[in-house]
Order: sequence, then structure tokens, then C-alpha cells
Amino acid sequence: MSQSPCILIGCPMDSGKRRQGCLMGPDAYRTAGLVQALRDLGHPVEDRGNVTPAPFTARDHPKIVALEETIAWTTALAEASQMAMPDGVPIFMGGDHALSLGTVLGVARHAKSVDRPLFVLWLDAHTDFHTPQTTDSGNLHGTPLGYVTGRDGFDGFPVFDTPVPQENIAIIGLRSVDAAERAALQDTDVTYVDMREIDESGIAKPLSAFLAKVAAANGLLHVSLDVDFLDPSVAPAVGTTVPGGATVREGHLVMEMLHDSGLMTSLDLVELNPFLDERGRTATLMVDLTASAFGRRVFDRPTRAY
Ligand code: 5AB
Ligand code: MN
Ligand code: MN
Ligand code: MN
Repeated sequence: MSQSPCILIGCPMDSGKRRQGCLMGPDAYRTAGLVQALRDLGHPVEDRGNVTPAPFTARDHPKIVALEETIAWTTALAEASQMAMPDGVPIFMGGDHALSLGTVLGVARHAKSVDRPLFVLWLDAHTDFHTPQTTDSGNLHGTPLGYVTGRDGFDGFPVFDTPVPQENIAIIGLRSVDAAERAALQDTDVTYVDMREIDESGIAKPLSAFLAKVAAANGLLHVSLDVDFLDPSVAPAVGTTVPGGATVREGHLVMEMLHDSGLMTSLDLVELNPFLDERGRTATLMVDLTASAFGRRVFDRPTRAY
């Protein structure tokens, strides 16, 4: 069977929070060998280079960080994402998690045009379910799931015309949820799986259940992988470290199951901050995880001298 083409799209976006460095992410993924890893698995790979934000004028806001810049990125990324979808599986190389405001908007527009339901798998320590009204930090990388589910309060952003239905969303890996997010999530049909549940029952169980729902609905599946889903001891290159995260094997198992399901139609790699990395180990791990999502198996793994 011929392998699906991978469309690499660099999203050097850093406006979703105060701490800078994620803009170096796309180049770190290229340096860590993402293109070759995917080609080695038989996938045609096209690197479309980096997206740039639409023109914007920055203003100061009492609370929100870089609002206009983030809106400008959302507009540009939604377009790049919608355009890439018919050509293969886009891999959005971040960039902070605010990039998903745009990538999911573009994917949702595509899903509507092909009349298929969109599902979203969010692999993250955090729920990212804030709105610009509820955030305490003012950092918009904590808001993309609020936006894509159609919550109010995103004034100035492109209208999210076809919000992702709550029951089509699963968040896995949780261990840091703000009170306002917990209150808002409790009234929803979003599936959320915290690290305790993963400790007790394993990560495969909730993931299989979710993938079965996607398959039954003939859905498109967008996966958003935040570096902080992983434990900081194995993935230190991230600003928002929270101890007690997924192990290397839990990460690979998720990716291997995604590959075997054949369901993933787009992927975000977010929050890698190469300025905080140790000899490229986080970038390398993220590339290896991506390779697993595109068909690399345990016995195909390259032996690495770290
Ligand atoms: B990330 C926090 N909830 O709103 C906030 O890394 C953290 O994309 C958000 O998951 C973390 O600032 C956003 C405290
Ligand atoms: Mn996170
Ligand atoms: Mn996140
Ligand atoms: Mn494959």
C-alpha cells in the first residue's frame, strides 16, 4: 500500500505566552531529522517552509499577551492548514500551542467541505480550555480548546463557524487544570483522562475507546501533541514543565496505536522550546514519536548514541 504524503508546515509562533523560544521549533525538528525519518518509512514528504502571520498592529492589553499577533497567526495558519488537507497529512511544526487556534480552524473548514465530522485528540498536561476572559495568565496558548469548541470571548478572532462537538474531543495526560477550566469542563461532554487514570488502567484503554468512536463516525482526526504531555525528565525543552507526565513508552504506544488505526489526518507538534533543550534530546524524542505515528515499529528503531 502506498504511504500517505506528509506535508510539513513550520509554524514559528511564539506569541501564545511570555517566555520566548518556541519560534526555533521548526528548525529544531528539521535539524533532528524529521524529513528523513518519514521518508525512511516510505512516506513522500513535502516541506512547505514556514508560515508567517498576516499583517497586524500590536497594542497593549492589561491582561492578554500579544493578542493581535496571535489573531494574525490564527488567520494565516487556518489558511495554510485548510490548503494542505487535500494534499496529505499536514504536520504542523510549532511553535507554541496557540498555533492550534489556526490549524484546527483550517482543518474544521476542510472537514465541513468534505462533509465529515472532525475529532480532536489533545495530548497535554493541561486542558487549554480557557477563553481570553477566563485566563489568569493572559497566555493564549492556554485557550485553543476553548476556541475550537466555540466558547464565547474570542473577540477579534476569525469566527469558528463549525465548532468541534464536545463529544468528539479527548484530552489525555492531564495533571494541571485551573479552577475555571475545571468548572467549565465539568458541564461538557469532553472526554478527559488524567495521569491517575493512566497509572491505574493504562493509556491504551481510553485511547482505543476514543479511536473506536472516530472510526464509527468515519471522522477526520486531528492530533495535538504538547511536549508537556511527556514527563519533563525525558522532555525538558518546554516552558510549562509539570512532573508526573507520560513516559517514553506511553508516548510511543499512543503514536503506534494512532498509526495502526489509520485514522490520523493532521498533527500538531507544539511547545518545543529548543532554547531549553539538552543536546537536542527533546527534539529527537518528538521526531521519534512522530515516526511511530507514521509507522515506525520497535524493531525498526535506529540505535542512537546519545
Ligand atoms: B499549554 C495555564 N493553565 O492558562 C494558563 O502549555 C497553563 O499549551 C497553560 O498546555 C498551558 O496559563 C498551556 C496555567
Ligand atoms: Mn501543556
Ligand atoms: Mn497545550
Ligand atoms: Mn504509514
